[in-house]
Amino acid sequence: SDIRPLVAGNWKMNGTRSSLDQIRAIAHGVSGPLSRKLDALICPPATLLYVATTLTVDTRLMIGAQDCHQKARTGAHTGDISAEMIRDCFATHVIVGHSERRQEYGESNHRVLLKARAAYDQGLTAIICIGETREERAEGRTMEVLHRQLRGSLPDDATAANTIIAYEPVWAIGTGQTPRADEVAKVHARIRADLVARFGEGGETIRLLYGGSVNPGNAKELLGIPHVNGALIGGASLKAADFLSIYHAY
Ligand code: G2H
Repeated sequence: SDIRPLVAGNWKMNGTRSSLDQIRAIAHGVSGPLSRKLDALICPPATLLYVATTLTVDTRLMIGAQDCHQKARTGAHTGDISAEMIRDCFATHVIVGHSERRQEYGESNHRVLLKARAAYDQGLTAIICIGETREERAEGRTMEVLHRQLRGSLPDDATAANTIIAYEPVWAIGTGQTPRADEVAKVHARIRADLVARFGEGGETIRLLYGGSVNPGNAKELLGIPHVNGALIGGASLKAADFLSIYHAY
């Protein structure tokens, strides 16, 4: 397809000042010839956001946040950060609705939709995560669950410019287990069809990432699957060498 792929790292609650060396190394590694056809993004914890964008000015590495509050600007919400604050740090993306937030904080599809809207309001690209649990999969409800998450978490004005979808089967996250290539192909094709049914032509170009235990060993196979327009990488994005090895699998 002619969708420009994206290799994205989600550092989760990892990363201290000493990790800035990894950010530097990743920025350096993604600034070669491949950058003409491939995008790279790292989402460090909020504590490193501003320094990370400062370090990567004039490189091809983009920086994003891992979550935002559903209110776009300011307010009495202890512990939260707003999309406006993320933009103020010069970050360009924000992950919303990661399964860890859905599970640990009970974030509903509707809340995720509101967060995506807050991101749009500030000109950020929302990376909206969806994915079935092991139980839902065992019950054969994967497509039904994904359809409901897409319907409930995506604002009506989602476009390829403001939205990226990450399909992350919950049972594949941090477990080293991944679906078979034909299973990923099938799910991604169905998600694509779902997006086209709702958004028409616009749905054809929204990037669709795979996430869940992507590593240097399986990257080439996973990234080569039709309708997989890149990866969202957790554990293997923490070390520059691993992240770059996945990036260079393209
Ligand atoms: C899925 C993924 C990144 P990991 O959550 O979002 O994490 O690659 O560690 O499974």
